[in-house]
Amino acid sequence: MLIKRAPMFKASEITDPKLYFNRREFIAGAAALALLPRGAAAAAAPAGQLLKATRNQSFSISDPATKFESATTYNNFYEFGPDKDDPARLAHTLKPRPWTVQVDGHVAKPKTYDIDELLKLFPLEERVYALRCVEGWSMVIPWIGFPLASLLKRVEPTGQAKLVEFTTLQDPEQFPAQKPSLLGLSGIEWPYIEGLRLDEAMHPLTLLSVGMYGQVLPNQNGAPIRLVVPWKYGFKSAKSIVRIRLVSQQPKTTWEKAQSQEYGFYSNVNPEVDHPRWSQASERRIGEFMRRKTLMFNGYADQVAWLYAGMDLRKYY
Ligand SMILES: Nc1nc2c(c(=O)[nH]1)N[C@H]1C(S)=C(S)[C@@H](COP(=O)(O)O)O[C@H]1N2
Ligand SMILES: [Mo]
Repeated sequence: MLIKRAPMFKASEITDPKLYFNRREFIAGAAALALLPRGAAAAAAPAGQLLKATRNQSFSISDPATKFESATTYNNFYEFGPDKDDPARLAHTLKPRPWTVQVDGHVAKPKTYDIDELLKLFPLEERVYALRCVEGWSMVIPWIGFPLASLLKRVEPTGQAKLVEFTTLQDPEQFPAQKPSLLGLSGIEWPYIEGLRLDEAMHPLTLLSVGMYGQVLPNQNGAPIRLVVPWKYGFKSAKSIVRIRLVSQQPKTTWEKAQSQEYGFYSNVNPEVDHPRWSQASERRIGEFMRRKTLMFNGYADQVAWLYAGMDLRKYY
C-alpha cells in the first residue's frame, strides 16, 4: 500500500496536492514547471470568446457565482502541474482546436465528433452548479453545456454498456506535466481517466461543459469540453476530454490508481465519510470567509440519492 510511504503531514499541507507519495520527486518536478515561462496572460484573462446559452433555472442553484478571476486562476489540472496556479500560468500551450471526441465502445453508432460539429448538435444551456473539490474548497460556476445523456442517446448504448469511461488528451507538447522528463510528476498515470456508472452518466444533472460565465471554456478549466458532475468530488469532472467509451467493466480511474484507499470510484460528496487524512464535513467556498457545512451529495441529494439506494456509501466511497 502506498500509504506506507506517506510522510507525516502538517495541518497546513492537508489541503495541498493530493499527491504526497513520491513527494521529493514531486517537488523536483514542480520546481521544473515553475521555471517554465508565463504565457501570454491570455490564458487567465477574461478575453474569451462569447458563447450564448439560456439559463436553465430548474437546474441552477441560487448561490452567487464565484468570481471569474478566482474560478480561472485557482484550479486543479495536474497535466499543467500540481499547484493551483499552474493551470492559469501554463494553459496557453493547450490547443482546443482542432479537437475531436471519440465516442465508442458498446454503442450501436460509434462516432468521432469534431468539437464544432458537436456544438451544433445540442442546444447549449447555462446551469449554475457548485463544484466541490475533495481537498475541501468549492466554487459556484455558471457552466454552459449540454447533458451528457443527449450525446450518449445519439450513439445508442447497447445492452452491454454498463459504465462510461472518460479520457483526457495525452500530449506532452500541450500538457507540460506529461513530459517524460518531468518524471517527478509521474505519480499520476497519463492520460487522466475518469468513469461513471451509465445511470450516473445519463442523469440529467450530468453536464458536458464547453463554456462558463458566458464564454468558451478557458483552457485551464478544461477546454474545449469537460465533464461537470456536481454531486461528486471535483476530480470526477474530467477536463479536455478526447474519448468517451461505453464499457462493461468499471474503469480504473486515475485517482484510484494513484491512491485507491483515499479515492474511490464513486466519490460522491459525503460529509459523513471523511477522507483518511482530513474531514469532509465542511468546505471553504472560494471568496467566503467562514467555512460552510458540506451538504450530502453537494446539495443534490433530492435528485441523486436514489441512484445509491441500498448501497453502503462507506464501502463505495
Ligand atoms: N484532466 C483533468 N481533469 C481534471 C483534473 C485534472 O487534474 N486533470 N482535476 C480535477 C479536479 S481535482 C477538480 S477539483 C476539477 C477542477 O475544475 P475547475 O478547475 O474547472 O474548477 O477538475 C477536475 N478535472
Ligand atoms: Mo479536486
